[in-house]
Amino acid sequence: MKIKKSKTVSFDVDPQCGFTPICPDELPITEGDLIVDELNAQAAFAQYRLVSKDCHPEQAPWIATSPEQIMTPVEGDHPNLDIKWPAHCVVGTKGNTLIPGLPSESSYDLVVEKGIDPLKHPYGACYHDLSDQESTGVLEWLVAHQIELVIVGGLATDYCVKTTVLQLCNANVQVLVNLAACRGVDNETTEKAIQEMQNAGAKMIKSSQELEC
Ligand code: VGL
Repeated sequence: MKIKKSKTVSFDVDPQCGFTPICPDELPITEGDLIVDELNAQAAFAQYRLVSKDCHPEQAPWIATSPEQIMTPVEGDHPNLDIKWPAHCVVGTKGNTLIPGLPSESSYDLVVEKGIDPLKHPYGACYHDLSDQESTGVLEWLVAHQIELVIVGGLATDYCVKTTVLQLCNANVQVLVNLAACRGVDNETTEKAIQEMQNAGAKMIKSSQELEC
């Protein structure tokens, strides 16, 4: 697939140790640490490189306090919380850091932090809330830089990658999802997520080898 490097963004969604086997007590996604080479490879086809990070507090109502609670609904009236997760990507811990092999944060063109408010657990990188009201600034950045294509990879395909891609599609941004640069929490929800992203207009590529400038 021929793409134009100028006005193209490579977007690394939540490529953090907390989503990999490097941090087994957080939210380890099988092979989550193996996406690095593909993220770096896709970035070679883009003028800009962006990264989003889950930046969570140590305590929040969405944090499961026992394994049984994981993925059960958060009780109470919390419009920006849905289900419980193990604590992950807490600011100041290893889980919050980018997977080794990725560039340093300061060399990205934009670093987007989300999820610091204990009463919000967003998935997508474009909004701080679950109903797409409070912008993180990503969409504005894409408009300001006249971006025409975003190549997405990261963790996890069925949660943060999916939601980010749907938000981009909804904002009429052209999106390519590099499946080799993504891993999902669960096979079934990952297959469904791929369908949903395609239905929203995103195109899938198996790997960056399909790309040429
Ligand atoms: C994610 C589950 C919970 C993700 C974040 O980054 O995909 N998944 N929190």
